[in-house]
Amino acid sequence: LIKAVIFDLDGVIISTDEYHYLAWKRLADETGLYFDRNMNSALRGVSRLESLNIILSRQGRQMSETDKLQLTDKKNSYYKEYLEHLTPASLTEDTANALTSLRKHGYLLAIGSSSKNARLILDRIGCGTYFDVVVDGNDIKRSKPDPEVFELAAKHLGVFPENCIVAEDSEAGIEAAATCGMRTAAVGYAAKIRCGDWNFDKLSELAKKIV
Ligand code: B16
Ligand code: MG
Repeated sequence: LIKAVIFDLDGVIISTDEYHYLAWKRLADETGLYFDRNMNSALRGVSRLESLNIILSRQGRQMSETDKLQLTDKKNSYYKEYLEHLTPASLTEDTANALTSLRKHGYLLAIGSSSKNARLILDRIGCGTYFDVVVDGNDIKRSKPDPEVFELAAKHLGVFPENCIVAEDSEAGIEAAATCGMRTAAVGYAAKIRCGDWNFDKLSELAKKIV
């Protein structure tokens, strides 16, 4: 029995995954690092520092921790510039309808994101009130594919993992949810590679499936 839906943020609720790509691409071009959309897919759901480590390891580059921190700070400042474009109009009608319908049918709703910018994004798109619980990159020690973010969300919601379904666009997030015994609904990139228990084009399809 599904009682709660835990949503990833970037690439599920809102297409900030594109802003992450643009920010990393800008940083990589400036720094003389190779980066493309294919590499970007491996960064979905992964923390900022781990993302840089993946980019560096793909080209056999090493860097001091101080230099890494400087680069991740720069990436975040580019990303935040792009976030300024977000407004309540950025939330698609399909997503708003899905969230409204799930709430109306009594489902508990949570955000489980690796991002430290999650609350800022939710404020900008004006949809913080849809969610009973928000767990983000500030609340966890280990990012996806570790299940910590989803386990914590279930704990705060007061439900067992087996009563949760997770909507995710990343392979790391699908793995995290499956590891802690939650059901998985892949959307976006994850649906394209069909790695969820269910794979959907839009969140309204997930809502229709369970209400
Ligand atoms: P930040 P999600 C993840 O968010 C993104 O998919 C990933 O690309 C990003 O590196 C990570 O958050 C950390 O984000 O730099 O904003 O703290 O998909 O788990 O909502
Ligand atoms: Mg995501």
